[in-house]
Amino acid sequence: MTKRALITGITGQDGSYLAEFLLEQGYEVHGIVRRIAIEDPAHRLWRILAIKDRLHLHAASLESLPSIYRVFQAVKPDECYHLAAQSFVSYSFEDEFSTLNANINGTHYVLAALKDCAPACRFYFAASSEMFGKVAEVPQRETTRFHPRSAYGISKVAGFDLTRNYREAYGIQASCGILYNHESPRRGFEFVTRKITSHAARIKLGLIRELKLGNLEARRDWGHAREYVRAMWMMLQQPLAEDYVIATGEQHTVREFAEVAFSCVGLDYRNYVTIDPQLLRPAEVETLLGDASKAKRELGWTSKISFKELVAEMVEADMKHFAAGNEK
Ligand code: NDP
Ligand code: GDR
Repeated sequence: MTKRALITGITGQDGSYLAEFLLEQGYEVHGIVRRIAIEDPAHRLWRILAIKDRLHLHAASLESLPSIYRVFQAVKPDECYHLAAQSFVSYSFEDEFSTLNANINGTHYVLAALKDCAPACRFYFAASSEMFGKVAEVPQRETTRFHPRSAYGISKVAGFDLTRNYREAYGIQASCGILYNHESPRRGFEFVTRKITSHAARIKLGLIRELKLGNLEARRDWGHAREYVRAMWMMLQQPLAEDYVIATGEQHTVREFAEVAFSCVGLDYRNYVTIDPQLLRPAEVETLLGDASKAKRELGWTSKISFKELVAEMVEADMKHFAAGNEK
């Protein structure tokens, strides 16, 4: 029997890699997209254009329970990966309201529709290391206390609690992946890694001259998105639902990321990077480092792509992208 998967946020970085992975596994893959994306595929569906004809796309909105309900009734999925979210932490300081609305109510709507229309469907929630925020221990694991530092982090703690409650109260087989930062050539340009690699490439090509950044000393545990979506799937193949930290266990500063990225194109980042105080966050998550030993033990998952390989792949892709005359 062909398994049916439903992905919310299929147009995003993780959704696109996950859709490819599930197609390879023989799944029938359905995705929820915004109505406008269907009208404007070249701009809105660029990450999934190559596989679009093999996907079943449904227009629905995270803000509308009836629209999500209709998709669940029509698809009756075996597995649901809930990835859609306002995912940019900085923006969540500018607009707390839409972040909390989309991320908390959106998650609630997906869970409520699943419970009524497909109660045997396994559910994955995209939780985040941002839930640890002002970290209570180093490294962080599944039992570490949450202390979010942004509306985004708060929304993910609420989504985590909603997911656990649907598991405990209604018996839904629901897991949370507490994923640390993961990047790729498909990362949005607003995130610091892609901002750095895209600027390094454009500076090398003579298209621009400088890169403005905020906190260069922030520390993150950066992995590759292609490997992280596999962990999502592995979680849902377990007989019992559990929550897992997914991380590399290695930490680097933003400064180190810039140093490695610029050196990939033979440049010294110190000649191009300036600090823009406007890019500092009202409350910063200074340091994140994950302990993924539970995922290794129970899922057999580990991260294999190194930090330098990740940065090099992103820079190389951006060199090609901008050399071909593409705008952002
Ligand atoms: P992206 O920002 O690349 O993708 C977000 C997706 O959510 C897009 O498909 C976007 O659609 C969709 N979306 C956003 N707002 C809405 C809305 N109001 N209604 C419908 N769809 C919406 O995120 P990633 O792929 O990087 O991350 C996937 C998930 O994992 C997110 O929930 C994120 O918070 C979480 N996460 C990510 C981590 C990372 O390092 N990447 C780490 C930990 C958690 P559209 O294209 O139309 O805007
Ligand atoms: P993050 O990712 O907030 O960790 O959330 P981001 O790449 O935006 O920031 C990482 C760190 O870099 C510092 N920084 C800058 N960040 C951006 N965006 N732009 C800059 O110019 C800049 N300069 C320094 C930030 O202050 C921060 O410390 C990502 C998202 O994918 C979330 O959805 C996800 O949940 C978490 O990772 C885990």
